[in-house]
Amino acid sequence: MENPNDFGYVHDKNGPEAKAALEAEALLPTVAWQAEIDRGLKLGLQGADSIRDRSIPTFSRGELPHFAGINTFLKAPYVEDVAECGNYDVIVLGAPHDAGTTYRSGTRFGPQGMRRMSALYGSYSFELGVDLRESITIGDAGDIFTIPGNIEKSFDQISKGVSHVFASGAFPVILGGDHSIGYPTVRAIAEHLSGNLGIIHFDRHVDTQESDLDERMHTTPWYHATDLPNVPAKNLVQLGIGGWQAPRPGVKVSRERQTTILTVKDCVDMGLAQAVERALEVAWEGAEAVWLSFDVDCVDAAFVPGTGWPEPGGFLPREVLELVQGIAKEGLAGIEIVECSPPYDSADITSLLGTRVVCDTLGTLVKSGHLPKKTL
Ligand SMILES: [Mn+2]
Repeated sequence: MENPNDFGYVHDKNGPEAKAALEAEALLPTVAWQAEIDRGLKLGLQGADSIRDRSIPTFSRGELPHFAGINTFLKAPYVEDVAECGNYDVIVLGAPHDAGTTYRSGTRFGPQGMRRMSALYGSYSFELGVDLRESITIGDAGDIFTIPGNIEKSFDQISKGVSHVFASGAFPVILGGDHSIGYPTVRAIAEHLSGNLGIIHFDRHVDTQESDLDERMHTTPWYHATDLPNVPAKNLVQLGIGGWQAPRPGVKVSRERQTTILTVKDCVDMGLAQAVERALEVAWEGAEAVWLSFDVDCVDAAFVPGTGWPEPGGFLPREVLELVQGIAKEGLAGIEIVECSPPYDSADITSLLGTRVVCDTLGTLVKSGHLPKKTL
């Protein structure tokens, strides 16, 4: 085995990024990977005699093969007993609620869609130089029991579930669901903080009006979230807003409450690094923690057909991934991916993007030292 501290075998024909990635990989352990193989052989029987690779079991247990198995998020253990959430660094939780949708529905299948596509991913990112399996423990707690005909009861269920996960000490990853869940998720986090919670919100739509169609629909979460005593509107920064779907009642509220809006053109013109700086500055000013709310429709409609209100002219995937990585470097209280609607999707590409944003967020949190969670 090569000495991991000897990078002599990395030739100089690689670009600096690839060279850094190759060197980072050499330092990553394979301890958890070996443990997964051992577990698979113990639980799934040694493979048939004709199988030359003796690490392969008869029954698929763990990551491989990617097309087999039960699709929790990244094939993480299913945490059926929610009293055990605190045993994990990260808990993935579905909020299959789409009663707040005002046009195309179907985000109740968002958690299933993202879990299914997450099966394509291993735990390792070449560019980040991170192997999630070797650094953190992830559990999938399944879904909140939402009430399809009742938005407010679903909000209460979502808040109670997210509050439970956050209080356990695990980092919450919420798979939506339409964007109305932004209010109950933020409500759940804010109640555990003594200080303020900032919000970084990716979207083509402002989602700041008080009501829509006479209810608290997916166009309204930030009006109600910023009514909470420790979630000031001045700490709400919205990236990607634009097009023909940002309703005037919401824009009026954004003006009155002094939220910060960066359009796609704003971010591109100032440069992505500068946009990250600006977002962090606004969200973190006097705040104890920051919540990341990612609406997949902030990306150009070409890349996210599976969403309720697709709008051309959004971010490119590579732009938004760079923005998310820049933001996650400073640490987060949790993340939600919303408005992924598999019934309208094409070749699952919207679910794939949602999955990618979660993985890039977790990888960045590991790389920047915010995960694994600190033991007290
Ligand atoms: Mn939206």
